[in-house]
Amino acid sequence: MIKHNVISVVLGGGKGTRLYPLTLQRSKPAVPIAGKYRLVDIPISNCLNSGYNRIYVLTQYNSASLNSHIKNTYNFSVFSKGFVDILAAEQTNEGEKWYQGTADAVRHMQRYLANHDYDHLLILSGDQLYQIDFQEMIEHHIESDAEISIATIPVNAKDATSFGILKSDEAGNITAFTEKPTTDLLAGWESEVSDEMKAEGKVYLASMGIYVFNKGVLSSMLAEHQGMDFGKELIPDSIGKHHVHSYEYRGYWTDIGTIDSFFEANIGLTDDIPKFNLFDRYTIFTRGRMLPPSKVSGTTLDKVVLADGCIVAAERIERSVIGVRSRVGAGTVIKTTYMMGTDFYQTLDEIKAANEQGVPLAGVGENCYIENAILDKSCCIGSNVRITGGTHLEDGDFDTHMIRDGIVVIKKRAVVPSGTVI
Ligand code: ADQ
Ligand code: ADP
Repeated sequence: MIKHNVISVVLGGGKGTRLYPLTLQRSKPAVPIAGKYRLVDIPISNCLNSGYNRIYVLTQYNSASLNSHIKNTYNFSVFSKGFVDILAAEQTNEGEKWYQGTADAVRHMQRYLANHDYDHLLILSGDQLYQIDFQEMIEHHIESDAEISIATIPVNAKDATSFGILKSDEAGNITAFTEKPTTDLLAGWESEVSDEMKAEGKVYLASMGIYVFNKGVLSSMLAEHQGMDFGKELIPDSIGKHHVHSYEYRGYWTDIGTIDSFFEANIGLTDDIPKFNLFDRYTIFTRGRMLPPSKVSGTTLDKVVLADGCIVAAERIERSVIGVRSRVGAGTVIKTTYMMGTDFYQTLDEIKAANEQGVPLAGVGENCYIENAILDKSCCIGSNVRITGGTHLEDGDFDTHMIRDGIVVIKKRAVVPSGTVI
């Protein structure tokens, strides 16, 4: 029996520029991950698995795919008080079109909170991969008599510059906080960590951007403070004024806000025992699609996560995630690639017509070689195409694709003609 009275708020994304071109046509929470899910499914599933089913998703702009995904996935029974509601910045009539930052986003949604009975507000990032039991965190928050709790994890010096870094006393009270310190400012911010963490050089305690606030504490902070961001303004200013506690998390957690980390997180799912384990008792919820099983002929599959409804005749696929309804032609080799899949099947008549006109079909054609790439949804790659991502490639933006950190990202619905070499 859940005894906590919690409302969760998922910070669904700023403009998502670090994930371009995946966020060119959709809002960040709607970006497809792991072959059949969307980014927003991760924080929502963490909430639902923890027994908290009242969830707001704050996003900068609404997209058709986000709406239809939420509407078709998170339907609660009429006997439940559960909901997952999207609040998009463009829908508010007040002031600027965009939320000016994470705290500003929550400031704008406060009027919705007034309609609810709750004791704690759980604020989550929308672009992280992790499995956490928030009940434990709330329990810890209550036991330590905190007004604000921040989930924390040890990181090394290289990563420390991308996070909020904090210090806490023996009881776990946070005594100091600095947002994304530069390397030269890191000295003195080391924390006492386990020998195992010390051996990995993870001596800095980072904020995971996951906060618990007591009811009333956040609203009074937002009223007193003009700050727009949690990490830059509200959290640093709360130290010393409020009882802020650290909840130390020791499981797997990773930020997936950039193309590089997004790619790594997806490819990591193909490991023998992935750090983010889809094959566990823990359910990740997503839209249930009525897709047929995948059909494979003549293909060697090695470390492949293959979603439903695929038609694969490739020669070899390795260390790759192949999304729903993907079609891969004969003779093709795919390595270390995340193929998101296709939104719809082409009928036999459509396939015949496309072949007659020499237009590539949705998916990947025959005799292609694809390595170190992300293929966004519904792209049409012809035959004899070579895409070889890697550090030899310079970043750039082209008609059909973008190159970021050596990863070739084929844009949604792009048509890549037969014989193309990237
Ligand atoms: P960042 O992730 O860099 O650091 P931020 O860019 O504010 O901080 O994003 C936090 C979350 O809010 C992300 O999911 C982002 O997409 C979303 N977001 C950003 N702007 C938004 C807006 N205007 N409206 C809605 N959502 C928005 C934060 C903390 C650090 C901490 C890291 C951990 O500031 O202290 O270490 O998270 O990842
Ligand atoms: P994404 O998954 O890339 O975030 P959407 O969920 O909006 O974006 O993708 C679904 C898209 O696929 C929609 O634009 C929809 O119109 C299109 N689509 C779905 N079924 C068909 C179909 N049978 N023929 C053509 N387009 C289709």
